[in-house]
Amino acid sequence: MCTSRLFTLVLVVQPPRVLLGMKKRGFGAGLWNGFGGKVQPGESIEEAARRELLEESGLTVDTLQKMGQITFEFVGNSELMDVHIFRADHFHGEPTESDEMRPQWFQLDEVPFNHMWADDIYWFPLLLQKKLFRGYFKFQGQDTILEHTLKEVEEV
Ligand code: 6U4
Repeated sequence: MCTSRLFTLVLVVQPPRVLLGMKKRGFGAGLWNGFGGKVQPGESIEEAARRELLEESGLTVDTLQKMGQITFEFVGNSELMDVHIFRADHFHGEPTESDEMRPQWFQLDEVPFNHMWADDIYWFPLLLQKKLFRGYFKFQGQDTILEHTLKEVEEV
């Protein structure tokens, strides 16, 4: 039986740019990513998304839009990652480097997909178009997608 663990991921989007963070340590180190992490006991998913965004980027937001949910399976790991993805279009504060992340703005036509998780290129366009989605990606190691599904949905 597979168990799953809840994670959050927040993309701060201000067309024509998006804020990404270089993960400095831990899971996904060396990749540009949104801001997020594990949901802690007693926290809602949205509370965790706000906490992780603040811890990793120094930003607070009034509104987080729920955009997607993706389940990740990593071959050899029986625990699935259940990642809840949000979009924020307005924020307070200045992006600030933390122990874990180095924030940087990217133009939307220069998103560094070659240095991001391999699934991001599939769902980023949906997030930018404000389309809601659900997906499943099966990874071998950090680079190879063995199987995936991705569909637009009415509600996340
Ligand atoms: P600790 O060790 O507690 O500081 P924490 O910051 O809570 O860790 P972390 O950094 O392990 O959690 O969270 C992983 C982050 O990476 C989450 O925001 C989800 C995101 N993530 C994981 N797999 C991903 C993938 N394949 N594609 C993607 N983001 C992924 O775009």
